[in-house]
Amino acid sequence: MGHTSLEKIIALQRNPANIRNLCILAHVDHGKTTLADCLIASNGIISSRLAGKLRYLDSREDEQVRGITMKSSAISLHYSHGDQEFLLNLIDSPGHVDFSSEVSTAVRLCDGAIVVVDAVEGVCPQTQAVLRQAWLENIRPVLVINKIDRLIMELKLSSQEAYTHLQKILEQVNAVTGGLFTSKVLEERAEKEEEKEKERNMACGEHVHDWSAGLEEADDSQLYFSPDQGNVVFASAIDGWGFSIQQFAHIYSQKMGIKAAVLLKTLWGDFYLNAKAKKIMKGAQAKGKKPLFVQLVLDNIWSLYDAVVTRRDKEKVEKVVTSLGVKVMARESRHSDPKVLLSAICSQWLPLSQAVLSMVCEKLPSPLDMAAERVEKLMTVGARRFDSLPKQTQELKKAFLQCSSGENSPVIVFVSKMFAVDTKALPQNRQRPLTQEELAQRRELARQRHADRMAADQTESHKDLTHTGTVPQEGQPAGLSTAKMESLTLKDSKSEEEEEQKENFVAFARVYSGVVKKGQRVFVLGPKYDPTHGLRMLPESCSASDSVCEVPHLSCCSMESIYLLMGRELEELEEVPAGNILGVGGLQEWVLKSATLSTSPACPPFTPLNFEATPIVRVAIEPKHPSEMPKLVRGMRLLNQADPCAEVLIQETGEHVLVTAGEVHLQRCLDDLRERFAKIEISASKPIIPFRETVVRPPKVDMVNEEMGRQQKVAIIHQVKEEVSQGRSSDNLHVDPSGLVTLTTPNKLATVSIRAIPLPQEVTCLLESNSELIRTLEQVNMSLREGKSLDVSLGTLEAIAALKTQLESLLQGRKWRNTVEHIWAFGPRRYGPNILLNSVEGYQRPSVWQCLSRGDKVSEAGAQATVLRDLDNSIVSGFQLATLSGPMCEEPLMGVCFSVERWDIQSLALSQNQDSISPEDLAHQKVERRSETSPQAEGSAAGPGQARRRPETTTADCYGPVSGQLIAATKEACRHAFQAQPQRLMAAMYTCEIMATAEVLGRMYGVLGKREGRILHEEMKEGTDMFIIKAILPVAESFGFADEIRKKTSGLASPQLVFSHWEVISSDPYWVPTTEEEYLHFGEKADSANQALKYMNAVRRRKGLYVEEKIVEYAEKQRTLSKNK
Ligand SMILES: Nc1nc2c(ncn2[C@@H]2O[C@H](COP(=O)(O)OP(=O)(O)OP(=O)(O)O)[C@@H](O)[C@H]2O)c(=O)[nH]1
Ligand SMILES: [Mg+2]
Repeated sequence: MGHTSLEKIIALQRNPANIRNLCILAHVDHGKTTLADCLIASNGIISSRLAGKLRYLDSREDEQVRGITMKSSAISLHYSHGDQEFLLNLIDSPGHVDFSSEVSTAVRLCDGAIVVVDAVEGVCPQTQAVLRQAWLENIRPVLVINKIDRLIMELKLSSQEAYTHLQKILEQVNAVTGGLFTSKVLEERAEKEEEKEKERNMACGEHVHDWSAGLEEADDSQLYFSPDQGNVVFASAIDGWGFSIQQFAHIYSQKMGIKAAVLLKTLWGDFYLNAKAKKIMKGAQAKGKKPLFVQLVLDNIWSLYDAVVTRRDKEKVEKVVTSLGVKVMARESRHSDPKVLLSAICSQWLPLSQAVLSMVCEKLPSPLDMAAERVEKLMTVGARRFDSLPKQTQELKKAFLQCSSGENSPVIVFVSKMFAVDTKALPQNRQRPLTQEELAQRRELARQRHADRMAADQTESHKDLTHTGTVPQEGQPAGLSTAKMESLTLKDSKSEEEEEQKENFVAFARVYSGVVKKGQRVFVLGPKYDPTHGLRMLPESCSASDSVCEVPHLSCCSMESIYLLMGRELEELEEVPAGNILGVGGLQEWVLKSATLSTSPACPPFTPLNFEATPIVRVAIEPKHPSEMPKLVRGMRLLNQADPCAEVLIQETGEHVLVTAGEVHLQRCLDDLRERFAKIEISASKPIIPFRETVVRPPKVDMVNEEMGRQQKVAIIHQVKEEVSQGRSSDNLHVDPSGLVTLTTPNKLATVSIRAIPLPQEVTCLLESNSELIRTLEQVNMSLREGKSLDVSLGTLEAIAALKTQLESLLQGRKWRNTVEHIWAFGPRRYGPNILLNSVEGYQRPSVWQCLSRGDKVSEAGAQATVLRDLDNSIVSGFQLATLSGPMCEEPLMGVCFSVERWDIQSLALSQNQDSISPEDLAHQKVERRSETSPQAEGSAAGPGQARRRPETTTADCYGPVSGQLIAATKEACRHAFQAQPQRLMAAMYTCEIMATAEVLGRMYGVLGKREGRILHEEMKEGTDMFIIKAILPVAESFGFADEIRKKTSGLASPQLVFSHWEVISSDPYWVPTTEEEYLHFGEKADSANQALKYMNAVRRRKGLYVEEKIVEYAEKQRTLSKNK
């Protein structure tokens, strides 16, 4: 097929029913880009001989060198299927876990996905991750089982064994999708039940619970992959072949005279051909017969490989070639590599592109089929309910569903990422052949310039001759023109330089409704934009081209150019109708990473993208030459915009920090900075490893595994320890032996007593995994306190209630009685995995769960809210600060519960007598003064009152507002309370799944052991000689791990590290030997074995904190060289 013209694609863009927006998803190296090559070759964009070798969509140099995809890129293809013509907007995505954010950006713009699975490796961690991502975005997947040739050539399986193997792979994939589907159906069922229950409650009916109801009713036939459903293709992308059952059913129905429909049902499954009866029978396995799939499909392929590659049997090949009716060129049959001949035959017999593209056209939905549910999900951010959106906004749902390109349809575009394009690569700057007229024009220009220059030379010489200061009259025009020309050329070169300086960003986007026109003005809706707000503030029927008044999170911009994305190239377009993927230029000032664009201010911003990987690897970056700092800053800003998940921060210390998802991602970011965005030499620090600080229960055994409390203490060291703990108590601070810390503010007006308690590990995990939910909870509480109504969706409320019950079930026993009800706040940042607990006797404050008591209880909650004590917020702020950076090395805390056991505020009038009053009295006194206001505001409110009532306390005023002091006091009290418990560091852990052969297993264990990794489990992959090892490894020890493993195993095993959890490092960084045994075992200093201390000191040193360490020990005067002489 020839190259599809641009006009053709433009024409196809207008028919959304025949558009398919799809992406290719898989684990790393399963062959996505190779498959994409085959599809691209079918459009004549690359030669079919190069398909699979070129990896056309890996356009970056490092992608080609490393052989992995790093950025997702799109290409539009044309395909004729039956009598219809289709436009396929195809996005190739990376499979490496470090780039999973690129997958998120791709999936958002698509309606369907091709999931590729390697026939040897089967379902891998990223396969599961991408299937989940497809689910989260409600897009439909089809399956390609790739690299079947490896089963023949590498594993040397027989066709029968291969069939069983393929069955297993299908089962694995279906198990993953099945899991996702079931949880969703159950969820939906629960929602429906709830609604029904409400109705029933009204009707007071009886109600029988039926668990299986939802699952049985739901239609899941489209969900599972099965060859007879037509959503599975078996392929070898590298050899260019692939087939679905349909193709073979078609071939054999003609050959054998069996109906295609029958074959379709029986080609995959436990059926066999009874040659005598000429019938297809069931029960191949039981009767020991060859299944139909093996006999009619696999055997043919196996014998072809055998003839062409293994035995190189020329005669047989010729026979096959004639029987298949394919044409083989002499060059191909004579080639020394038999694979060339093989792919020449196979790609004609079973062309991969045809099998995949017809499956895509038949099985994947068009933009017109977008489900209403998906639209609602896209349009509602966070906990909001769709029906709580303004009416005009809800009406936009229709526009989505219709996907209409009518003149009146509102334009809705979503930008999922920004990517940088070389200025030269933009179509408007691309070199194109000149027309005759232009050539003539240029010639004329050059001639004129030449004449001008001649004239200028003449005047110059004239000037030299006369030596006069003034320009002679007759030379003036010529002189002027030279000046003009020079200024022109100067300007030209300058603008060229500027052009080069300017990075061009193109937005990777999709039109959901309306027609995008070049130069059109649209609203840019920030993620926090609220259409209710916008509609109220903006005049009716106002458009983006009007001058718009200030609305928060809303701005206007024009789409300066729009492009068709064609892999490495862009084609400029005038307009793009709804349902297509496109590139938009000229948005870099307005859009940072992603955005929603619309002509209607009623449009809500789309829900944020679901990112799977958390960026965790941070490095500090410096320019080699300090003077180039501005370039670095600019470069980092551009990098931040061009990468969906990299983060760029400037820390208080002035360091420029880059946060990336992993080592490979980091490398790519640094390369980008060096070569593209900053174009300077930079140096990056060693990765900064994050830690968490926590407290634990007192350990029962000591460092030499002896039970505590039995041994004789080593007197001296013990004494030192005691002194330290006593030294903590001062005037304002009292630490009691049980760990309760009491601290008074400097002005002696307030006292808090706080105790730190370790949270059970399960609770910490629960809080950590629900941080988003807790954040939502906090937002809901905030709006409740402000007296706003709550538009929380039912699902969110349910999730909150579930979290509460889970917490209750985990926090049981005497110590934790009623804890959950009394949670005051979470922290740091109000959603972290630490708890502030209200154990103040008699202090009733509204619970964090107040949003759960809706309806009839709202009034009660409202009444409670008034009891919120003044300065309540200061305690919370102090807690937030304390949890944000702990005393060990200023890293955030995790898994600590701070229980506030006493909190007295001296009533200002009574403070002279230093009497305290009960909290209730105080609360009643200050009922009218609520404390949601900011601490500063409260402080100023408290300040004057104090001064008025008690003039002699002016001395106390020198400490500043009470609220501020209370924040500081709470923070300090928390820190001391933390230090009163056994402190521990927590290290971030990666999990990795490594596939390796038995020979390299030993070496791999060596590497893991050296890096303090732990093997979780190890199993043999069925049907192969591969082992799958799952291990965990501290992030701190992980740098260079993947490379080392690759080297040690000669490239056979390559692990992917995924952040998994935080783990307490068991050794105590402050440990000193206290018993005789320990003293004997570790010596006085005992710093050799203490890994936690090493980590802690490294962090402290990096942060410029005091490190208690002797640098020179047992120093001896060095002998000078002269002495040896
Ligand atoms: N034997 C065999 N090798 C294949 C096949 N398809 C792809 N490969 C090889 O597998 C390797 C990875 O292929 P890619 O297409 O780059 O894989 P990918 O899924 O795009 O990888 P990432 O983009 O990095 O996730 C390459 O060396 C290909 O040559 C196949 O059908 N059979
Ligand atoms: Mg790839």
